[in-house]
Amino acid sequence: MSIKILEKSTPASWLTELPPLGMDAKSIASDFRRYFSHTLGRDRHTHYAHYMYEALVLTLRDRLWERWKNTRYAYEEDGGVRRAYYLSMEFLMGRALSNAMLNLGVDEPVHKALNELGLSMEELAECENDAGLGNGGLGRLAACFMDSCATLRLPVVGYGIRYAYGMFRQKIENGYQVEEPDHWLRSGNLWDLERPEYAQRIKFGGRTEGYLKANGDMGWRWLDTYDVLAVPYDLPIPGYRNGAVNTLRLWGAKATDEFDLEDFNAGSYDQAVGAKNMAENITMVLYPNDATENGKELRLRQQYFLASASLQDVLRQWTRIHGEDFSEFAAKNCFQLNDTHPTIAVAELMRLLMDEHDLGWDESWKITSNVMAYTNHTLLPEALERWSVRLFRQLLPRLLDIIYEINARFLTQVATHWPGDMDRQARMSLIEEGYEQQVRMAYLAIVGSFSVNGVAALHSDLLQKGLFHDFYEMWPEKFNNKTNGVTQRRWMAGCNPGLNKLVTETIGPGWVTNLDELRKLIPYADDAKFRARWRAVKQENKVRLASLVEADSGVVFNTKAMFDVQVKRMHEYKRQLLNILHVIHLYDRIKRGDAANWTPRCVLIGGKAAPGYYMAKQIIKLTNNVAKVINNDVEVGDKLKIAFLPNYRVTAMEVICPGTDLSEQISTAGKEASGTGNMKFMMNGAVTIGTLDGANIEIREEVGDDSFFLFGLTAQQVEEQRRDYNPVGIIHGDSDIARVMHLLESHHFNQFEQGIFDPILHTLTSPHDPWLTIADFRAFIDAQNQAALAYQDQEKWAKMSILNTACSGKFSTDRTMREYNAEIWKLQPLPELPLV
Ligand code: JN2
Repeated sequence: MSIKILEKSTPASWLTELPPLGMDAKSIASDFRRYFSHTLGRDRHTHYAHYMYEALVLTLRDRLWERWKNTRYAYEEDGGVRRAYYLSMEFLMGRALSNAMLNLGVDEPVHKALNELGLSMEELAECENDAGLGNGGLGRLAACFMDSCATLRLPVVGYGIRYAYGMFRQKIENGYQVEEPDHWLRSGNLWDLERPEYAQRIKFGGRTEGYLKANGDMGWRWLDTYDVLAVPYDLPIPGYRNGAVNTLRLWGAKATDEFDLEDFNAGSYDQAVGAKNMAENITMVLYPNDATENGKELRLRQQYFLASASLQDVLRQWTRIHGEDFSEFAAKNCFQLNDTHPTIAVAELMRLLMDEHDLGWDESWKITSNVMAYTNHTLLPEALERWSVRLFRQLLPRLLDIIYEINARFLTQVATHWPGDMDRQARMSLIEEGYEQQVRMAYLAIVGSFSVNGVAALHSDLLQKGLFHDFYEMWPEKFNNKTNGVTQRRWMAGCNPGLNKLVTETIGPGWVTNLDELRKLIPYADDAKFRARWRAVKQENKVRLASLVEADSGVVFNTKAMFDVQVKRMHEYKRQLLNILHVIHLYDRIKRGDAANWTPRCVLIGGKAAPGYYMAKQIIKLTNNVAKVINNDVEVGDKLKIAFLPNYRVTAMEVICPGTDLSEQISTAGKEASGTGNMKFMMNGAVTIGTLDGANIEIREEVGDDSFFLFGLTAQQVEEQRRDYNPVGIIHGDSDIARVMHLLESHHFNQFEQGIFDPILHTLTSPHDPWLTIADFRAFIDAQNQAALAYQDQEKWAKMSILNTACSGKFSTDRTMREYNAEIWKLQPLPELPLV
């Protein structure tokens, strides 16, 4: 690296002793004006919102950075506190501006300052692109975890990848999804701090060679590699008004200098530039497949790049203080693996300890298997990562050797545990035999970790009974549950200012850092005056949501109707199709004149489909076609509207969940590991209609079954039903269902596009439909009908709505993080910090 360390000058106290910046409107306004004019060099001819936004970010950034430094210094005390590292290929952060204002506690002074300068906060906030560095649940969970850890003052560092292109932007053309690249960094990013001084070198390819070490042991060298630099970009993660600012370190790939030079000297300038491109490609784009594995080489490169850079970074900091003494390493460090994506870290830590730090196998394994912890996020078999041995050998030969050795030693343990059980050894092997040998990453994660957890009670239970049963039998003590949560700072206080104000006026502000305090709202469910205010807040939020829907889809929602919302990734197991079938059923009722005592309803569906997921894309098309027919039917009018909201993302959810009445959580039981959208809706006073799946079960337990619309088969019944499932029989036996199917079969929604929905019809009517949509259809219609009737009694509905918010305390990531910490990480929270 060409970043020079000072040699001649000695840094003085000015480096550490800076006067704190003012947090009042006056100081903020003055910094803002200086940044706008002097730093950004703009004037009255260039008063674009974007530069105003940048001036505000620079103003807030200074205030984050002084707290950031204090936090780092506190973590360094006494040779360094025990720390945890959250390794994740995805951090779905969304926007940072209003969250920083909220957590720094400068919400009011900033509004005041902007007001005096004649600026609108909303307009400036709109200038920020979402940091869409994730697909969905798993990525957003990582972001919520970061917020809660900072708020709890836990020494946790996030490690991820700084993709140049995040989650694609979704456009709808002729009803079909079209993907556009998300070049979110186009106009720069003032939130992150590049730290080239901490760049790491990552090796790929080459070969391994054994040699005899001085002490007579065998050592290994990984030679003839082509290397790539990993450059860290640090994002500040502010805790809620507590002076703490944690770090999210995202790695970007950069070509090494010498690589260019060699080729350049050899006279092939174009090859030099080509190689540079190859290297920098690694962090170019986020893979947009949610929950399906794709086996692409570039993806494995990304995974190793993240794991190796992060581990080297931790070891660099370790050796700076402890030299080559690793005796305390496991006592001071813990790595949480966000699904199997960073699991190569198990083998990489072994490599670094043995090959770079000269430790023996046993010592290295003792450390590795005591610092790694693995979280599983799905039961879907198609999401289980496997990498071909051939690819591994080619790209990461030294790591494959290590995995083979881990496996050999592990299988010896299996043989001891179950003598003579060859089946068991084959089943549990880290290497799957077959046409092509594959490395089973989940098994590597389990073998290499001291903790394995699922993300909701049912999910963790199913992991132990099914997918990981052999491992559970071998090591029951490793397995545990950590039910997911969401941060109430972003998902209630920030995105729902009306509710924030009402709740805080009623029970005080304690809920922002202790969500269980929402229970104090329970008695207010019976208070008519409070209910009226509650409904007024919901009404305002529905107006806001209706404008978003109209602006982005063109559909006009009547804000007096029930807002029935399903937003999440498009996937067959989530059963957006069941929702659409129900909409068609309502339409059929209206057309048949069966609309006495009707509850007007606006149905909103939103979500991205993986670009290669054909069925998910067809379901988007079906939604849009059904919407076109229904929304243009004068007979239907305001009784029913349906819209597909394009480009669902974090920032859209911030408007959607506050304005929702009914939250659709209707996955086939046993398939949704947890769900987290369900929690955001609940917090914002939506009532759930849902199956006994994932965290829905715990949501219903908390709120009580009177304030939850339950339907459908249980996970166990789903497995039983599969054996003799006869959807055609069900259709013939139920005239409501039969009419819906008839509308679809008669091309009512695709008159000029004959046949396009045949594949959908085919899966619905197949006895092998894995999602059992028709099996749950009748129960769904009935539950929806109950919800509609309940909505007619607005007082009763308001009560249910209040109870949902009041009972949502469990679903704060503050609780989730406390549990991870108490049972896995065992970190000491920082006592207190200056500059709260
Ligand atoms: C996930 C799980 C998830 C994945 C995503 C390839 C695969 C992947 C793999 C991502 C990629 C990118 C495995 O579906 C569950 C939700 O129920 C749960 O609430 C959240 C958070 O725990 O995790 C989701 N799983 F290229 O996103």
